[in-house]
Amino acid sequence: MHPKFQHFIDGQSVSPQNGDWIDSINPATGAVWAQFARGNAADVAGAVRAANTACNRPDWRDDSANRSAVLHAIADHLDKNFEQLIEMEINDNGKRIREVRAQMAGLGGWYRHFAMALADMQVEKLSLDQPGVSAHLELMPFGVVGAITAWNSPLMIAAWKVAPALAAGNAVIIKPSEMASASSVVFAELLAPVVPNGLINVITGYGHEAGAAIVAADAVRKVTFTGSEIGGAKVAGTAAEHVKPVTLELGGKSPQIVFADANLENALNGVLSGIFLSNGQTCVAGSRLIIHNSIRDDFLRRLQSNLESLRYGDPLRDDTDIGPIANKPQFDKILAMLDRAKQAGADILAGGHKVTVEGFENGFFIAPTILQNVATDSEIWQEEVFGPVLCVNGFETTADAINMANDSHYGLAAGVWSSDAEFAKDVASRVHAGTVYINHYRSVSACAPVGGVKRSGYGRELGPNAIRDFMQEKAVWQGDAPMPDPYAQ
Ligand code: TXE
Repeated sequence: MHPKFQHFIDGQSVSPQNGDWIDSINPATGAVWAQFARGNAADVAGAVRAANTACNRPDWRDDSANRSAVLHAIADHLDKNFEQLIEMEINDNGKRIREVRAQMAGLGGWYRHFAMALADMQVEKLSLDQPGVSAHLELMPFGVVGAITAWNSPLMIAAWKVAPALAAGNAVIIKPSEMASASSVVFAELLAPVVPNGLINVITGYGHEAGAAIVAADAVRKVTFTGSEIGGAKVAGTAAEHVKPVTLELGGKSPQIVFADANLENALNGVLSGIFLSNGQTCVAGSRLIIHNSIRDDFLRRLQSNLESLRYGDPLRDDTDIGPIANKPQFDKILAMLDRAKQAGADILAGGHKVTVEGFENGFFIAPTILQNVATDSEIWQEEVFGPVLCVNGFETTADAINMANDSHYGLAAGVWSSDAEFAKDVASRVHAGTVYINHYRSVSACAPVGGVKRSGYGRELGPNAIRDFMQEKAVWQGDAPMPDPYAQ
């Protein structure tokens, strides 16, 4: 029998009302390892009721000191117990243990950051342009927030949503991906001793069932989504019908622009970490390398030789460099895109195929792939692969490089590599993206906003406004002089 992961509602583990379950496949073995509750509208209704009650309790809604204390308690509890979450997530999405351990060890930090940021929030006095009145700004939580997450880093993505949403005084319903729900369920169960009932609920299931029901529920007043462009567009459509705001963190096709004067060792590490760590399954994957023609061949040779020594294997082992792709649909999607790229004439410098790994013959492994001379209007150059696939094109002039970088319907992140700091800053300001890294890549911090332009989505997570983004403004006016007779004027 496989372990069964239930919903988590109002502080309790709860079976799905229709008795249906979804199989979760371990991508390293290709075998079912667990089952998740297949949530429906009735399950969602229970979570919404619990969340709505929890967020309207005065000791939550009106007591920021209590909220800060709960967030600190979550952070401390995660610091002590995060080890329990590691294997859960790897069984679901196959990410390498070194990366997952680092993410889990850092989980408490996101909650601690927002506990402290909340303590620093001030009531704002508004300066009015009228005599006889004064006003101040009150910030109100939305109430219930729906947090829809993806399979690549379920608990880190959830932290970016849940921590500021709770700090703001909301209650949350997390809907993890149907491909990787185990860690979110165990996370909520683990925190039960330190989180008042109903503030963190988890409903598992499919997007079009459980996810859609959360977005449509009346009491859910804000939705925050990380996932695909198609999923995001559906969520935004449903949210629009029900008149509620949405934050969308969607895909990307992020460029890494390497200029001739760049420190090539640093650029090499940045490009490698941008696209091959996590098998390219990160929203900011630096999947388009735009490199000056004068350094291109040398750089690509070094990149190739770095890939040769990498070890495939069990994602649970510390000495594994390349684990499996997270799930079968993603594996099939990447291989199909590679086939079409080959047919379209892309030149394969490395990889380009699946890999059979001893002991994991049914696992979903793909070789790190470098494609060069890729037509800039081709699918593989323009569309998100979300896999270990780097596409390369050379440039001659800075204008060509920037035009190539911006010729995309996405705009999540970009890398700029140059030894000339002023020049690099100028390029960074001309690149269309929500995040630009200069001589660096892939870091995230609670202090810096994350989000996209164009079809990479809208709204931001993290950063200085993260808590306010989960609140609504209320202007409170105060008459300081007698109210005039309205008909006397
Ligand atoms: O995404 P989906 P998938 C990209 C990447 C990948 C592709 C597909 O290119 O190949 O998306 O991944 C829920 N109402 N990214 O299929 O379907 C769904 O259940 C409400 C980029 O996983 O968008 C899941 O919880 N919810 C990305 C979540 O949305 C709905 C990370 C994401 O699923 C829904 C992962 C609906 N109608 C994939 N439809 C990033 N930005 O980092 C789906 N969901």
